[in-house]
Amino acid sequence: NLSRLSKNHIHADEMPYCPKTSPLIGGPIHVSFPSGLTLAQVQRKNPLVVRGGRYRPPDCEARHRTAIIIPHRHREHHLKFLLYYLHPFLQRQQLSYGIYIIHQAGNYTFNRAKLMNVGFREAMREEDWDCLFFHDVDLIPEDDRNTYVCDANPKHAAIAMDKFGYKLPYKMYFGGVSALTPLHYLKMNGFPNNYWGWGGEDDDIGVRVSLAGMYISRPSLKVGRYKMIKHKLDKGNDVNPKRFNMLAKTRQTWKLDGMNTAEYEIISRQYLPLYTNITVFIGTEA
Ligand code: UD2
Ligand code: MN
Repeated sequence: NLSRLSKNHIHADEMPYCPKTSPLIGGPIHVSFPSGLTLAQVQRKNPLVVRGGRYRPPDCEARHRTAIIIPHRHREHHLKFLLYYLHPFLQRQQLSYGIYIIHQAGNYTFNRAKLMNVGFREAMREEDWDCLFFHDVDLIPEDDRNTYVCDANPKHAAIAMDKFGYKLPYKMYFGGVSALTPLHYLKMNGFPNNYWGWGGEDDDIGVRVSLAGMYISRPSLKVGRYKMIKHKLDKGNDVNPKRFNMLAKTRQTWKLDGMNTAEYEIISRQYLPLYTNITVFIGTEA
């Protein structure tokens, strides 16, 4: 229903647009992990966030509408810290935003990229987002100037991570956090659905960007900084031994497998105070 959606974007009392650069943005953020933090505390610190983890600036009309898509299973501890940092960070950027957790149902092998396809379709169904941030649950941005808006080309935002010594590990690296407009996403047929387990899917996505005739855009190394919360490989996300063979075939497969073939079953959709939780059954490896 378009009329309802567009009405939601117009404020009754015609507010001015927010400034092009938010005056609330600072520089580096000191990231630490306070023990005993609870979601209730995060909620109290973010009184303007409404049901489903939505927010819009209270006194100006946002220039950008960004959806954050987070693939998730059994990482509640990381999610809590991410929400603790991400909500205020996005508010300082004066964005209109929503946070979606895409929770893989069951204990079958994890599939990060397919969950992103689910997130894209389900988020776009709800609102006309102009940018989607595909975001690991364990990466905390460390600089306010890393703005969560889209570029003319697909953007790889997590270019400098503590785990790689704050350097880009290799030129085609596209893992961690990336940002695409709906047009970018559809042009590259979304993400692959058939990478089960750990690894390879981020490189496949990077290759799709160039096969679809686009480039990888990046913030500066100073700004695209992230801290990854330390963790081991999860149960149910073993290293995918097929990843190299699959990656060698992306050129042949990208149009046949992706957003156009993503099949899944939504188990539930919950509008929680700090995020929208979509639990989905995405099947298992064939
Ligand atoms: C790297 C990439 C990541 C992805 C992955 C390979 C970085 C910072 N990130 O992450 O983008 O390409 O390699 O697949 O280099 N998750 C769960 N539950 C699970 C398993 C995974 O929620 O049981 C989600 C969660 O959002 C996590 C993400 O999937 O952050 C990636 O998994 P990871 O953190 O175990 O992999 P990592 O750190 O090697
Ligand atoms: Mn990780």
